[in-house]
Amino acid sequence: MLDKNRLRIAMQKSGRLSDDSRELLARCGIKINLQEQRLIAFAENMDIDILRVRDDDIPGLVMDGVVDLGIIGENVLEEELLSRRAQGDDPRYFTLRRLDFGGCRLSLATPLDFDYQGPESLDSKRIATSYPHILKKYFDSKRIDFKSCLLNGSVEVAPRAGLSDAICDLVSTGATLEANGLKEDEVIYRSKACLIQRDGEMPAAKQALIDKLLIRIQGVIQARE
Ligand code: PRT
Ligand code: ZN
Repeated sequence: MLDKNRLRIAMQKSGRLSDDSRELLARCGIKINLQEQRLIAFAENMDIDILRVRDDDIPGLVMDGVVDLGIIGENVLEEELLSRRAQGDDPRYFTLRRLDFGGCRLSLATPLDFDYQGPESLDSKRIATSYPHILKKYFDSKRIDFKSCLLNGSVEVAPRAGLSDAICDLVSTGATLEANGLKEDEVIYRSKACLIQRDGEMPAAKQALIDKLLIRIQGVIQARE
């Protein structure tokens, strides 16, 4: 078992957030020896352990109190929050800080020949997405019906493959949509990476370390602005 007296931080192991997360922690002065295959890395100079996992697991690890802090995209966090609420849970966590990386938007997109006049154009249409709960919240707020098609990858090929009429997927440059003959019609959620903390009592020494880290993160981000 991990030492409960050490601060546990979960970050993405490999993917779009991992380099920036690693760099942020390094700039905060945390010396970590990240060996590629290791799930857990121990800081050499502070009472901190780093857990390196799939990004999708990070919100749950924080909400379940398994780790103290997590660095995660707001899109994944919001989807997990809505999913747990839909199951009748009341998940708790605090957002400590929005970070300055991982920026993207969750957008509705349709084939170039689809006549999009607003979200009502998608009434009763099938929409492929990896974010069914965020999508449902959006359409519920507009009182529009839709059919969903859950895909955890290759969402952008769904219309061409005849699986859906539209998609709801993450976009940053728009190149993926363009390459797949799709156009971005509507942004439904804007996301950045954020630092979250578990709910519940925190031992004083750990809280002091969190406070120190937050001040350093503030400094790192300000210096980059
Ligand atoms: O393996 P693991 O589960 O940890 O990683 P993953 O493959 O699920 O996620 P990953 O590493 O792709 O993304 C992690 C997080 O980065 C996301 O949850 C977002 O918060 C953030 N992010 C920022 C993005 C993008 N930008 C992004 N462009 N995540 C995904 N994309 C994808 C998008 O899904 C689409 O396929 O990039 C493509 C679009 O990019 P453009 O530039 O062509 O528009
Ligand atoms: Zn993932």
